[in-house]
Amino acid sequence: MKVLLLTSAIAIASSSLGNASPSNESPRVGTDVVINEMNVGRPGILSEVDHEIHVSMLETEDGRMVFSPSSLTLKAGNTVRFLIENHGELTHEFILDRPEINALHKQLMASRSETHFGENAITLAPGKTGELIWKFTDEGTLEFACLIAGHYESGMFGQIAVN
Ligand SMILES: [Cu+2]
Repeated sequence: MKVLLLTSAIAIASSSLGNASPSNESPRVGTDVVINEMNVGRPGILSEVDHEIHVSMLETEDGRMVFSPSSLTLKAGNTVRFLIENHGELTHEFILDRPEINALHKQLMASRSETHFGENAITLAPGKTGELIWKFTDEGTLEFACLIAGHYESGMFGQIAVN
């Protein structure tokens, strides 16, 4: 059961990257998750960057875990260089995807201790900084999130409106 779920989520995750081939498959996954057709975008290159956005990851005094800023508004066609800093005392990740894909990933992560790697994600140990360059190609709503077990529930997610 778990293996099947893992396989389908990985297939979905890779199809959300911009270089995946167009899919003729049903958009319905499992029994209650409907994947929309929005393209999440693709990795960008430095010479295309038209926005730099600093993102902090941290734990708060009252026990929450947050990204700052907590939401973003961009335009389709923007290439953003995210400069990400982990100001917390725990490892955090920044993963950029469609909300429904993050939700599937979160289910998997709940029973696993690994972190993500891939072109749409970066994992940072406490005190570390890193960057991710992404080109947003389609209008819609994306999400950045930390899917380490318990972190999303503690507040580590934010919406990206691409207009
Ligand atoms: Cu985290």
